[in-house]
Amino acid sequence: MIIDRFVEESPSHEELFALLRAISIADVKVLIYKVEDALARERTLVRLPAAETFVIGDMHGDIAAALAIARQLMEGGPGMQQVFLGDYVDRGPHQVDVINLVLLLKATYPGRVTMLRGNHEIPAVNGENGFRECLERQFGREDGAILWHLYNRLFMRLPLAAITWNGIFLVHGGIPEGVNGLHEIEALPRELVPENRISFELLWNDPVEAKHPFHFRKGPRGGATKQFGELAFDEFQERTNISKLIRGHEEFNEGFRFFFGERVLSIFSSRRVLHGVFERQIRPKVVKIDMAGNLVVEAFEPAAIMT
Ligand SMILES: [Mn+2]
Repeated sequence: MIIDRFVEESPSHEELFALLRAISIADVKVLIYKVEDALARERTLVRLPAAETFVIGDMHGDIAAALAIARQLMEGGPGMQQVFLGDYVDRGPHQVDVINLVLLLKATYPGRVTMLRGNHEIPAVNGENGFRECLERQFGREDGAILWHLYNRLFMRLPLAAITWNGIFLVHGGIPEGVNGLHEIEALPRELVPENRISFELLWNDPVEAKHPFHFRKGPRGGATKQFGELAFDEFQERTNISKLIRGHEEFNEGFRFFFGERVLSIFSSRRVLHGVFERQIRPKVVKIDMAGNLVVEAFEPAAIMT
């Protein structure tokens, strides 16, 4: 089993990548069941313990970046935790390896890893943007389709947001319109994305700095997606008492961007994003929240592996 070898052999980047490339259908199923078991004990809004915390943005199939991030966790002590903001799958070349690596981390260190749901952890999205196709190519059409359903069953059980000990709110997209307190997010039916409007907006909304302050407006991503302005963020902060917001969902060349006087931080942890045939290069980052509560945006060296 891949989990036993991962725990017992502390593999190098190359060895871990080889283990992931050779993963069996039986191993994938065990990983999914183990992680689902851990997720059953988590709330829709995860309340994180006080610890040095690394927040990881969109991964989108960049296995070299994901291996470097995994190494940070493996080498960090029990006082260090990681929160993944979602978008593990779609777009990149090694999306199956990336989600399996994150599942391996979650199965091995359930108390030190929090996996949030991104807008690509929705079957209507990852059925069309690469994940289903990659699974069918790797495991065959029939088994690939079965696994695709199993992964999406797990995705339905992922928490939607987290909050750190010092009040930093973590979510994939952004703040939703019409929320009066964190208890409303805590009570969301997390499996109902995109049916539930508030769950949907948590995974899809984007912050926008504008000359003329606004609350919410229709977003360019289409559908029911929205942009939130500084006025909406002021109001959300007042109603929820959060100190800051860290989110993913958007790629910026430097891998991060601050909004609204450094109260909102957007983070991206993949080196590239494919939009159809167009590939955009990013300098990926992670965010460290240290024990004093400071946010530190950190660059990291992707694993030197032959992909
Ligand atoms: Mn996204």
